Amino acid sequence: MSSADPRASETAEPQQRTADLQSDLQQEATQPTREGLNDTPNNNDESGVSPFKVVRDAAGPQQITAAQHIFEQQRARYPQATGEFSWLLSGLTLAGKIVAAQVRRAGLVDILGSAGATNVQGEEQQKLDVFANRALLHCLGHRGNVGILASEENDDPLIVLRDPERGKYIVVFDPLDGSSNIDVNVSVGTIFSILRRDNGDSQNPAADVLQPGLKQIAAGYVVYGSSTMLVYTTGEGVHGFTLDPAIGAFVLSHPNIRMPERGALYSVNEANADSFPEYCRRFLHWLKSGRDGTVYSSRYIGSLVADFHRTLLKGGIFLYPPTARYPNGKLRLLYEANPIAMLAEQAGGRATDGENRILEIEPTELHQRTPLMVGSPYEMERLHEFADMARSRR
Ligand code: AHM
Ligand code: MG
Repeated sequence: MSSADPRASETAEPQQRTADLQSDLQQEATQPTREGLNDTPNNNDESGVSPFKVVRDAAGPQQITAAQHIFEQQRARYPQATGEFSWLLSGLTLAGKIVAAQVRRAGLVDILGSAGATNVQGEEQQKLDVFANRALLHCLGHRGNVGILASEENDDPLIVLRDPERGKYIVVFDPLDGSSNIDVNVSVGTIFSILRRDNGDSQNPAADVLQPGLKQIAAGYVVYGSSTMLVYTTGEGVHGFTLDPAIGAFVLSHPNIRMPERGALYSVNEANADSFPEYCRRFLHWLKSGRDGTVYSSRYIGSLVADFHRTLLKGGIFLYPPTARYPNGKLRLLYEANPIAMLAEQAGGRATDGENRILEIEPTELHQRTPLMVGSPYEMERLHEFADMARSRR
């Protein structure tokens, strides 16, 4: 069969098929078309008919994928960028898709798992948070430019040995936050924070990881909700992408997210209220009083990513104050509070521990906890008025 035969590309090897497709596309791009003529202005023919018009809207609005967006943002900011950082972020989007696929099958996986603790290949069934951890370690550990990986699921940070010379990034993550919600089909998420590794050859990865949130060069999360969404920032605003299952790509759906100046929702585990600091109790009481004219409603999922995602889009406030059970707060500074705080600030919101800006806290331990108050400027200012009042009375 000659290569001119139209059936040739169907039977050719994959590489040949790709080459054929590329050459077809190039030909199409250079050939004049008469489709969509009325969609584009015509500068050289008053009849409105030109053989050299560019078809703009014939294929509908352009779909921007996360990979494309990340790459273009990097190129606009750093024209000399090699694409290495984009390559790292694409490891996170790949891991997000792998985890999403598994989370979507959670009920089925449980059924298979309960038949015996091994699957058909004789492998042990993994709990989803262990699975998610392995997916992230796998997708990031093979990028070549990640030097250290630190996870909620591992006691200590891991040095990636693949290419120690080039491993200039650190990724800190919670692979599946809120995983206790999986059993009841409630949203969960993956949270990540990316830092630069200043001491490339350091054999003390724990010290490399302990950087304040201000040093993050990117942060984000994937929320596995009624749809799967990636939300990320590299310090140039916050952008959201929805996973289109039909094409397996995160597609830009929420460009330049801004947190509303104020909201009408507050989010806190009120079962712990008796042991909150007094200023938090007073603040909650004030919210419920409706004294500023807003009738607040309460929303609490118990998955930080989902609770924050709602706060980001709708405004209001999320609080996890110190409690009797968690006197230093429950949430972890490095892979929960820091990335959430960077996203909040990038979207115009605030994040503190009730006193200090989260991003300025100097960490001392990988798994250190912190109180977290995050939300719209208005509610955060009111909260801090209550905190200041309490401090001035001391
Ligand atoms: P996890 O990392 O063990 O899943 O715990 C963190 C989760 C957060 O997602 C959520 O904000 C918080 O714990 C809820 O805690 P609580 O059940 O005490 O309200
Ligand atoms: Mg967690």
